[in-house]
Amino acid sequence: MEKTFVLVKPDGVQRGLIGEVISRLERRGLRLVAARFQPVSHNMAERLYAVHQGKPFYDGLLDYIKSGPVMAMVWEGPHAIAAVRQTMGATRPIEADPGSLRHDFSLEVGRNLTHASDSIDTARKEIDLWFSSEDLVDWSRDLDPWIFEQ
Ligand code: DAT
Ligand code: MG
Repeated sequence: MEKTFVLVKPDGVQRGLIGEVISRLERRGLRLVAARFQPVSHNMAERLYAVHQGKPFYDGLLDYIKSGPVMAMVWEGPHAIAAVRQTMGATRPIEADPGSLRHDFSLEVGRNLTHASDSIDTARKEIDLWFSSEDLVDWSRDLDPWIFEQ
């Protein structure tokens, strides 16, 4: 089953939106695999955003992600990576589709509430960075056959 890494960033935590994010992913049909509420070290921030090193917004991005605790999660389901990114909405909130989290709850790219992996390769790396294999819960729900075709 495809897995993806999701963060409720510090703004989402401070604004009391952890439940809203989880609720929307549950409602979508995705299955929670792991979750941990934690602060973000400088090292973790650098590794999460390594691809953005050198960009003009990099320092601000690191300050933002380290500015308070985050809710780190792994979710799974068919097309989980694309489904979660769709539920989150486009990076820039003013370009996010109505009904997406970023559209419904944010305005600025530097306060866009959530992070989600953008490819199978990134998902694998991000899950390994934040969780150990024992943290990942292998389980099923009675409703799964009504949500997952296979
Ligand atoms: P996403 O978070 O949608 O995967 P990304 O990986 O391109 O987007 O960028 C990571 C984060 O960096 C993004 O959530 C907010 C910030 N960011 C990206 N582009 C930016 C820009 N042009 N100005 C300011 N912040 C930016
Ligand atoms: Mg990204």
